[in-house]
Amino acid sequence: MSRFKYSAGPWNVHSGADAFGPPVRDEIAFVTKVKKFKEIGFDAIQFHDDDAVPNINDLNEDQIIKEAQKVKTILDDHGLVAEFVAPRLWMDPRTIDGGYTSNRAEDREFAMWRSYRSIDIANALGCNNIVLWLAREGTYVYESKDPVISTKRIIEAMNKMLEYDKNIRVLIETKPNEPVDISFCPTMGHTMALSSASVDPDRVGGLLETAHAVLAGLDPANEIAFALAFDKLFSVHLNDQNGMKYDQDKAFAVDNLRRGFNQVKVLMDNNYGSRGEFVGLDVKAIRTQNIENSYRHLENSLKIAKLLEGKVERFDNKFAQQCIDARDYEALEMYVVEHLMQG
Ligand code: XUL
Ligand code: MN
Repeated sequence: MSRFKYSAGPWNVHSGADAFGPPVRDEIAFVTKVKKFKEIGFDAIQFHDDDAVPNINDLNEDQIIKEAQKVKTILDDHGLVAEFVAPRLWMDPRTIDGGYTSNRAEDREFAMWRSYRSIDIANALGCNNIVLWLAREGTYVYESKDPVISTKRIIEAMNKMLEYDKNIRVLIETKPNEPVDISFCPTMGHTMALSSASVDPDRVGGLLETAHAVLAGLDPANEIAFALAFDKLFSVHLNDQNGMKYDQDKAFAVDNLRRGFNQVKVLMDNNYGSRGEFVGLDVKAIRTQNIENSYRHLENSLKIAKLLEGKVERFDNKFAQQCIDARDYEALEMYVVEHLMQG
């Protein structure tokens, strides 16, 4: 019996296109994915605005809400809930230079329009979490944007959302680079600072993704811990990442099991989830998978996360404390590694 509720996004099952090659698998219908996510053992679905309302740019505000209500019915029928909605601000021709930090006022306005629509969609889906992965809020050419003004623009955009709806919470998903060269919000520390600069700090928190922390050269468990210390860890995206290269979104803990264990441990030790927070997975099927096996990475991630929950439960805290008291950290390290290697 897991102590966590787990979530996944429809983009986690995809057609396998990458920057160097076309799709290799057929697209799978949203309803089919939802059914399968439930079967695998997920409790909630993560959404981009256009995962819920695919033709969002062609619809007016009322039509968007109506489309989202249809999706809510699908979730209800499958016994699932929505965890969050994220405005997809990186796909549109109007956001090639960023949304909130674009140098063009009309682009910034479009970004706000999508953000308000994401809030409307979240309300229709029955959730109050808005995730901001600030994909293009940064630079490709350092001198192209004023970094001080840009930071203030992100705060201003967040504040407008908080004022548009007094119930929503903003979850900033930090990432240091990709697609931009240099992001304006690379780490949890930045997120905590943005939160405290907002008009309602209790409603702005962080979402830590394992791969993004590794890309920043940071330890994901410590990034999680940092947000927990401020009582502002609103969600996580567990996955894995082999070093500082392109964003890999590998299955959880497959690259570094001990790092995965430490993420689950810090979450469990701090009662994460007790206020309804979800453990999100954000994992991508490897391009070589065939369509029949294109959910394997999600099944594996969930299984590994639950096995690691068991490892945390059986961790001998008393023995660990003895090692700490004796300052025998070599003994502690050996215990951790043996514990992970035992069946
Ligand atoms: C990108 C990423 C996104 C966000 C949601 O690296 O992780 O999928 O989680 O927009
Ligand atoms: Mn993510």
